[in-house]
Amino acid sequence: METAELTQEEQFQTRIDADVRIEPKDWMPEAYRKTLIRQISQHAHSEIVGMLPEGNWITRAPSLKRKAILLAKVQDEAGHGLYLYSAAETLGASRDQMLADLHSGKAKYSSIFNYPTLSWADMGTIGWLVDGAAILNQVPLCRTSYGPYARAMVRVCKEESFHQRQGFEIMQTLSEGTPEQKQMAQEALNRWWWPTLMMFGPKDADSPNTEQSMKWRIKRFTNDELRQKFVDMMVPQAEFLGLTVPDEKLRWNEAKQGYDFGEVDWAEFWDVVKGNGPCSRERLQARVDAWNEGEWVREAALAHAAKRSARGKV
Ligand code: BYC
Repeated sequence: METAELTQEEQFQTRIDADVRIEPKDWMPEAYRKTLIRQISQHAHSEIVGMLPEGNWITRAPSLKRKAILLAKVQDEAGHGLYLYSAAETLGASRDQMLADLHSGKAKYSSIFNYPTLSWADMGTIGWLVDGAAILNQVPLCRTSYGPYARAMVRVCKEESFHQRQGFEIMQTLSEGTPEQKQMAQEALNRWWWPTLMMFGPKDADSPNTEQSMKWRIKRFTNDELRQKFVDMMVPQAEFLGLTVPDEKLRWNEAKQGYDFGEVDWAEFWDVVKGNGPCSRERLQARVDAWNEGEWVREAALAHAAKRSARGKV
């Protein structure tokens, strides 16, 4: 068929199939735009809410060096949130609306950040496991079909790699430390393993968005494919650390050259996604408070900008 005979939607799919990047001013189906705004804004919210569990440990980091590293990491997450809000704005989403949706509880953010950080080992586990999961999910997003999202992901992934190394290094230090330190590392792994597997989303069969997002090359792998890659990558690392993955069903499967593993507690996953996680209310309240307490800063910035533009300096 000649290009002229293709509908706009078919031409769009042809470009996607040829791996041509879609840019903000290109024509796109409304559903593609909506899906991207949904995913990118949820991703941005996750980065911002994701600062809270780790922020909890900045004042209690065990040394000045650890404190400086953690502080830098939490600041990186803020930067990731800002690139992602900017990427979503290129699709016509307003930042105020995205934030209002987060604050009203309408918009989702990653389930993982609704769990508490109870010990210093949780900082290691978040870096090692949670950022490890984030990298597996986000490296393919550097090749996502929408240009501004893909480009934001390149920088995010570089920073995530540093985060993962620092997490692994904390876990290694604890695992090679006193029996109490090793136990602290194991206990953190026990609490974070299953919630981390939930980060990849529902099983493919229960994921309403995966099929279309794969067709549009927004997602390059399905939720289950990434979850499998994660388990295959992490089990040898846990073994290296001398830690035990808390899954009795975990077995190497020679035929598939990957691990078989137990079933995630999906009832817990959906409960957390619906806003009933152990820290869900606390996390949301912290973001609403930050927004309200920052009102004077926004007002001052706007007044300053108005004054400058009245003077002709923009
Ligand atoms: N938590 O059809 P599905 C980070 C929702 S940042 C909550 O499979 P999709 C980090 C999903 O939104 C981590 N909700 O959806 C930051 C959908 O609901 P709606 C965030 C979840 O979009 C700081 C419904 O369930 N990463 O790692 O095709 C420090 C059905 O799911 C979750 C990203 O956002 C969940 N875990 O696939 C450290 C990456 N899973 O919207 C680390 C970009 C699913 O239809 N996002 N839902 O009402 C993605 O790759 C995809 O959006 C997902 C879900 C794989 C997360």
